Amino acid sequence: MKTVKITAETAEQALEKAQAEIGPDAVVLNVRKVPADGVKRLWSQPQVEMIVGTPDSTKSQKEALKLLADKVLQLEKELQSKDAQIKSDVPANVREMINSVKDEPLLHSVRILVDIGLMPEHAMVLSDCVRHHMGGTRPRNLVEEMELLREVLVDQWNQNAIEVEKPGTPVCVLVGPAGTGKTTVLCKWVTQETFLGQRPSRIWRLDGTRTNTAEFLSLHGELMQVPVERVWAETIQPPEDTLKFVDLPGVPDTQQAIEELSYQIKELGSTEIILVLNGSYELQLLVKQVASFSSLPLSGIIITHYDELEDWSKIWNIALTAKLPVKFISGGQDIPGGFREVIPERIFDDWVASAMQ
Ligand SMILES: Nc1nc2c(ncn2[C@@H]2O[C@H](COP(=O)(O)OP(=O)(O)O)[C@@H](O)[C@H]2O)c(=O)[nH]1
Ligand SMILES: [Mg+2]
Repeated sequence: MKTVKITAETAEQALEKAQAEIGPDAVVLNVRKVPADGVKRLWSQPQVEMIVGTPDSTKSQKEALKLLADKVLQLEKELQSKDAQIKSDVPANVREMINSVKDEPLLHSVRILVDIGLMPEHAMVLSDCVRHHMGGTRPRNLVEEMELLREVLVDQWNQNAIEVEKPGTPVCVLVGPAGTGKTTVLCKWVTQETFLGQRPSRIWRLDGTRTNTAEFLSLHGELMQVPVERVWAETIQPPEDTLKFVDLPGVPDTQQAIEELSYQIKELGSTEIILVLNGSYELQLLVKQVASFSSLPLSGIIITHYDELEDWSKIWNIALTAKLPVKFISGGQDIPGGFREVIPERIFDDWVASAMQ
């Protein structure tokens, strides 16, 4: 490096001179105060001496180019030696690539949901959905990622609901194992529709392979002035806006019992079949019941005993397992008591909030 000594009254002036002489690449190597020359020192302020270097640009450029060329040569050699191997390993390489994509770590937000109860079997798919969520901008932090995850879950929920939606007012049939609260739910639903929705209803309390002993349904119907029939008759054609409900005795979650039930439901014509589950049961048992009853063309799920539900993740786990919306949650034995439509956003927020507590 070539060096030049510059003297000026101030450091700024010295630097200006240096840049004027050497150019913008001037490198300041040293600065010090020096007294003025000869007799000038009697009236002059001390001066600034600056040692400035000029980078040997031609040499450094050459060096950089040489380094680059060496690197290119080295990479070419490596590629040539690997070329044969890559060609022979194409299927293996593709497999490895797919696996590496599959092995993408779970998103942090999804890991949090697993920590608060999401079944691990849903975690990977969910993580992928969030990553590839159409129209979503990449989340910048965990809060944004959590919001995106909520959006993805709610979208899936709504999509599942659209897929099973039936036109008009089909006959709504409540099915499920015995004692889960089907008849209680029906009483609550009809009461709400009568008082809040102001919609007329009609109920069929039918026998299955067992007698339907729910006398309280008929009594409740009388109280509500809602007709409760004991026999299905196609000749009865209520007005189009009338809600039609069928109450059946519960069946065990065995293949044979569900096939018999399916046969009976087909006789009813256009129906919307809702599975009623007791939310206070263990998740594994609920998942098993969902799997068994899914051989029916289910349109949704109702979860009862939410008064005893301690874990809101159950609702999401059931909805994700069944790929169906949970339409209502019902809590308590009293009628009308707790019975409300499920809004997925609210259930998500309740889940996260209760887990944080
Ligand atoms: N604690 C509680 N008990 C309920 C709930 N739903 C129904 N039950 C009670 O569970 C029992 C069975 O209900 P029922 O509607 O007859 O069940 P079904 O056999 O499925 O029709 C009854 O004693 C109900 O009062 C609920 O959400 N919470
Ligand atoms: Mg019943």
